[in-house]
Amino acid sequence: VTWRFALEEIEGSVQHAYAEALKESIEELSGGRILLDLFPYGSLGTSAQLTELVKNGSVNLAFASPGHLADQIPEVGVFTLHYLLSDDSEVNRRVLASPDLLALFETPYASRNLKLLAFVPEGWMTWTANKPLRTPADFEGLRIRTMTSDMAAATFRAYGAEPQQTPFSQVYSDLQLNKIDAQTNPVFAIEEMDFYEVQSTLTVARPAQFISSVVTNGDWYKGLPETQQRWLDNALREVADVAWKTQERLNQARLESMVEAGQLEVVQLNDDERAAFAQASRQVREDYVAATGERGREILKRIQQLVDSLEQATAD
Ligand code: 6CS
Repeated sequence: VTWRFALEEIEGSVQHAYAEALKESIEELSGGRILLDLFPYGSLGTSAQLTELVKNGSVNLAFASPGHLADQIPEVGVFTLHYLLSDDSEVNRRVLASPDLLALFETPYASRNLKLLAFVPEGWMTWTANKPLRTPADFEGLRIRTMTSDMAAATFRAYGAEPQQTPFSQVYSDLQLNKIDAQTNPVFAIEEMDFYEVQSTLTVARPAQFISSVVTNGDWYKGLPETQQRWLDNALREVADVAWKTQERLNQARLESMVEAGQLEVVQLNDDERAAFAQASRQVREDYVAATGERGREILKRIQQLVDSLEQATAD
């Protein structure tokens, strides 16, 4: 059989590298009985449309980034909150790979008939604009593009910006036509989508990791023969580390190439500057709890505990 896997990113991206690894793994584990057809971002539509395609069975697997999904599944909006994760990448790698974390989100996804298969971290979110963004005051009135959910926009509103929610494919032209002033994404995507052509400055504040999730249709998964479920589960386990290494490699290499080519000026915020953003973003956690109730409060608490205990463990 052939399964279709829809991506929210183009060829050469972190999602594409992950999907290629999954394809290789599942084709090998199944002895060629399952083939994976990859559909990079483009013809199948926006992220929201990909989620619909997986729900109605047109595709079998899809990437669904919380920044887009949070209007449907408010609990995943937790990944759009700023300064919740550690500043230590190794801690974050372990938090995001933790089966405990996945378990927290099983029910929220299932309630939308989606089965959550994996979280895929893609690197630090950065900010681009035509000026440095050193303080929350620099965001005053800034039309910054975010992913398409209220939670993705909320933190930037707290900074005083006027966030605009648009699909990924529209960001370049909106920047070029001055419909927006700024956008936020990991470095690899800024290079690959050519945003550096229409933005002068990259601000590195390490507010959050860009995280995506791999989803399938709950009924489709339940209906699979047990051997096929096992091949899929085992393939997902095999490739779990691929994304982490790929994002580190791509984000680093593309930052260097953009700087060397003089395509972007890079502004690194210091700890005091980051602390001012952490403070200004703090109130948005209340909005998250208001949108998600007890379950969201529990998710927030458990992520904080995971981060704290892993930070302790690495400090020991
Ligand atoms: O900003 C976005 O909409 C997109 N950014 C990345 C890095 N991946 C997919 C997502 O849709």
